[in-house]
Amino acid sequence: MPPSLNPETQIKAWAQELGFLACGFAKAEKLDREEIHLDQWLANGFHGNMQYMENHREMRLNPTLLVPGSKSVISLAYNYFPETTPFQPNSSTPQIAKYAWGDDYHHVIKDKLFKLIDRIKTLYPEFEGRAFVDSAPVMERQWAVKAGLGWIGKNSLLLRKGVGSFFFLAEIIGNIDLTPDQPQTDHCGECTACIDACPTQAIVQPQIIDSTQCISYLTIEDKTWPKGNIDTENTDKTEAIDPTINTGTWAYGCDVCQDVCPWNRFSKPHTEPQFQPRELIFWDAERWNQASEEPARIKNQLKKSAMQRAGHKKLLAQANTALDFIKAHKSS
Ligand code: B12
Ligand code: SF4
Ligand code: SF4
Repeated sequence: MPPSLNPETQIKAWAQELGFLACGFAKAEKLDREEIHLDQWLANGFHGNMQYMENHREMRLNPTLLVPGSKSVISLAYNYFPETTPFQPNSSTPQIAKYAWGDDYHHVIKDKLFKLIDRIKTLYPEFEGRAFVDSAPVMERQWAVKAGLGWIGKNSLLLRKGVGSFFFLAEIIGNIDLTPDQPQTDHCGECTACIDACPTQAIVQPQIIDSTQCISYLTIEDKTWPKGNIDTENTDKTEAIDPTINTGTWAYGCDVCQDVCPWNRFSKPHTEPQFQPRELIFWDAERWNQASEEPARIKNQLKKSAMQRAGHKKLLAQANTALDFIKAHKSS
């Protein structure tokens, strides 16, 4: 280590070398202000059937309970904005949210977090830390705010000035004291583009998402969606879909409240080879029909993919729903 670098600067430099687009530090302590908001969100039922959000309340609010002896939260951001965006509003291809185009980010980013931990140990041999990426009761955006990575936008996502929001968040929670970074100010201003554009009005107030209305929740998390299609071999039935919510052209996840955000005009393509899009992202009706006949084609595409969370039957059902929507809108 060059003698001029203090530990905080050195850790940030290593994070950058490993490909992270931002890194910051916060003191590990209980999140007091967020407690009431979390409770309110759950009491309103905005988590739908994501039961895991009800679990480990104390740990979720307090990283020192999750990682005993921890003193700092190292918050990190990892870009996933793709180089090509083949989906335009009138596309005839079922849409997959950009975060899921490549290999599963949990594994890609965890590997990098472990490498960063190894490097920190060269500075602090006594360092013990645990790595998290969307995998534990950690309020990741709130830690990113505290660590100065950005602000929480009205779409509830972490936004960073000059970058946008197309990045994952991750943390290392460990037992060394690091000088905390200063939180950034909010730069949403009077803008309401995400709230206005959300196709299902899931952003019920600035920063508050009712998951039960959110296309991302329905197409990724809700195992009962689309109704009548799941847990059956006959995955091409689409007649029983709840008529009150329309997932439109989305087959998996949703990017609308990010695509319209003016800060995402600053998004730059990632340089992560493991995030190269798999073929399924570009499948048209013919390819999805072939896959209905031969599910192994989809299963093959889901290898090492975050889309395994939905499973191939749910994904196929949703692709068929999206194709029905596209067909109906083309002929109208
Ligand atoms: C549950 C979850 C979801 C749920 C619920 C979303 C949500 N906004 O909570 C669903 C399935 C809908 C979802 C969707 C998506 N998600 Co998600 N999700 C999570 C997860 C696992 C937990 C989030 C959480 O704690 N929610 C609970 C509520 C209470 O938290 P909250 O919204 O932050 O609550 C605050 C506000 O509601 C506010 N609030 C509440 N009441 C009140 C009242 C007042 C008066 C005020 C002022 C504020 C206020 O304060 C609360 C606490 O600070 C995190 C990973 C993690 N462990 O943090 C990823 C995470 C947030 N998701 C992520 C992503 C990428 C997505 C999608 C973009 C994926 C996609 N393309 O389809 C969408 C975006 C949808 C959206 N606009 O939020 C990323 C976001 C990265 C970023 N840049 O911010 C995360 C961080 C995962 C990761 N490690 O990268 N997600
Ligand atoms: S992900 Fe889609 S449905 Fe969910 S809040 Fe954003 S725009 Fe609305
Ligand atoms: S679209 Fe506008 S209001 Fe929504 S997060 Fe972006 S800047 Fe904030």
